Amino acid sequence: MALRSIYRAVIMGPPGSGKGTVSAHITKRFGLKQLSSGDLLRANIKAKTELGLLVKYRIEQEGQLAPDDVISQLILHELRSMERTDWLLDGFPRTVSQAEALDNVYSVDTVIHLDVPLQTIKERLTSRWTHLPSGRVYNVEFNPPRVAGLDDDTDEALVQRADDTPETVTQRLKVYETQTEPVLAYYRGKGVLATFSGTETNKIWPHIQAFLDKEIALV
Ligand code: G5P
Ligand code: MG
Repeated sequence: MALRSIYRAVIMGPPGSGKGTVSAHITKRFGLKQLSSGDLLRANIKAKTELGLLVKYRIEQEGQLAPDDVISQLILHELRSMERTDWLLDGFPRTVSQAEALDNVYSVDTVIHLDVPLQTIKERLTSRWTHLPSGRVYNVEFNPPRVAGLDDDTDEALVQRADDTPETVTQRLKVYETQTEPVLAYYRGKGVLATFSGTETNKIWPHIQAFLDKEIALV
């Protein structure tokens, strides 16, 4: 009997478009393992590793990207221990150079693109609460935690991300337009881009679910 191949997916979209929220749904329904570049970088910042100290100001204050070589090495290193695992990359690649670095090692089956208008996004980020160790996200109105200020699974404290200030969010959105949108064209050219447009995650998710039901059945 032939072994089923490994399914490799990427989720892309502007800051606050719902990548983390949709990734949690995908993980739950399809069992893909999520790897979030932002969560990894924040863990390094919190642990004050050399890498964390290098990128802290750039990420938290300037809303700029970590250097391509640094983040590509970090993610490719993590992926090495996930060789036999179906995975979903959240937040990587974010530049064409990163996409090429990934392509040199793994071919991506699908890129899910969350196409959410920028004006919808800003308010979401300034009212987001995050459980830093797991990356679980909440929103005061959209999906509040059961107990205000505490993570549902661990009861640990939720925090607001240092880069969720209005100034840094504005900068992150600009960086997305200039440096990350070209990655969409890159994957479109490879025929793997699937775009889902809308303003509400709960309306977008059933379409993504139906799409993945078909896609994953084919692997
Ligand atoms: P991250 O961590 O990748 P971003 O900026 O790409 O950060 P972010 O902010 O994590 O993306 P998201 O995951 O797309 O957003 O969105 P989310 O957290 O699921 O949802 C946002 C909020 O909206 C939540 O509160 C959620 O509950 C709520 N929400 C969801 N859906 C709805 C809805 O329908 N309605 C409402 N009302 N609310 C909703 O990267 C951070 C930084 O790390 C560096 C960069 O500096 C980056 O800025 N970095 C990299 N640098 C270089 N290369 C890379 N590959 C890098 N990756 C990260
Ligand atoms: Mg996220």
